[in-house]
Amino acid sequence: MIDTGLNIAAIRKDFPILQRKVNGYPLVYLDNAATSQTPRQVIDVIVDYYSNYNANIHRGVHALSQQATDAYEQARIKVQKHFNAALPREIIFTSGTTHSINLVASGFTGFLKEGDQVLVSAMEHHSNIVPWQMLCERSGATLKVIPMTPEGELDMEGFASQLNTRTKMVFCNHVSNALGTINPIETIIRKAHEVGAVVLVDGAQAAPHIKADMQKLDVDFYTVSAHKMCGPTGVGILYGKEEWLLKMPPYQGGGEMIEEVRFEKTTYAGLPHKFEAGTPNIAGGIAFGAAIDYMNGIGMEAIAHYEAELLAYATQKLLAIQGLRIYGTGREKTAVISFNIEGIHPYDIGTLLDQMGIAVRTGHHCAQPIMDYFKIPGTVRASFSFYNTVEEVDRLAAAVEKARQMLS
Ligand code: C6P
Repeated sequence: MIDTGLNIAAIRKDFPILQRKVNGYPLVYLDNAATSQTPRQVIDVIVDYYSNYNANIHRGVHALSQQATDAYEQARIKVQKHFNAALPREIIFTSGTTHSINLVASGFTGFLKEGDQVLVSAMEHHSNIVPWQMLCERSGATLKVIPMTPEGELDMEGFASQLNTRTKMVFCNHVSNALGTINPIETIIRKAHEVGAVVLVDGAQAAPHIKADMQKLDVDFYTVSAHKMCGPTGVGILYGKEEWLLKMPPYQGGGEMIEEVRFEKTTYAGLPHKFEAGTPNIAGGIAFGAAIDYMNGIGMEAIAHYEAELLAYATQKLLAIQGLRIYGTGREKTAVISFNIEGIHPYDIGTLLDQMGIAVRTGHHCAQPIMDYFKIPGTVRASFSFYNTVEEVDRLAAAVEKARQMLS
């Protein structure tokens, strides 16, 4: 029915969790934007680490520590190559996107002053709003908003009209978690740079679907969470241009991030260690590398192509349901469908879908300003991955129709 180009049945066998039942039904997992599922190839890497070479890194001369250090640094290189960063030291391991953004917000405190402006898009996750509000409170800078259109796209004229020489930083997601919109970040980066502003792109929702090229984009900062791209929770990265990472002060003090510690004065380690205080999530970092290998093994282009087909099919199936409205109807989208049915609370639909074994997210999706824009309390969000099937879309559509009939 749809051109997969992928052997989905074989791919699904890699994911043990997809074989389970929920509430008596085979699980239909459509909450991939919250977190993706983990293939056996990545789980095995975690088990292997704890079974065979669990040790602290960069600290020991003993064999286990060397092996763990090598695997961790290899993972950094995998991430660097995947995102085409110029240097491995431009990849900072963090606990995820939230940590990465807070690191930059903290680092820029001394670089902003009263009268400066920072621009944040209207469709951000709270992680890409609140740290900047806190930065503005600390520095006296003013937060301005890039407006959005009713289709859930950024208003690029509104963006251009806000840009001026006082604009010091611009923040935007590559893909909206609540709407699925793919934003024109190339244009945003170029225009922001024309006025001398620094750009941070939140890539949390793009990374599972789009292979972003740091050098081509010429972006200053880019953030990723491993758990949204088949990796484990509690690990991610901050990509930062070397020139900015050198200028920024350390985020946290502690072990690993120092060169020499004396009570009179401490000097800091070079990149990337300056930003990696304390014992990191070692197994997580190594497994993140394995997740990248896994996704590249399937092929990012094949994934994008298949998910686009799934999105088109699911959109058409859901729109056939009476009273159903989709939020986020932009031209460029990843496979996310946020919807409501007239007169029914999204939470009630989500609860009934769960009873039928279907996992979706309901609520404001940590993007309250989007819900305020549409004057709704939240949406039902079905977010698809390359391991989802046409049959699962059919089950979703049938279950939503059943829920509509029960709740109307
Ligand atoms: N969005 C969702 O259900 P962390 O939690 O740090 O890994 O990622 C935060 C984050 C930042 N930006 C975007 C665009 C995101 O989508 C998320 C996480 C999940 O939409 C959980 S709230």
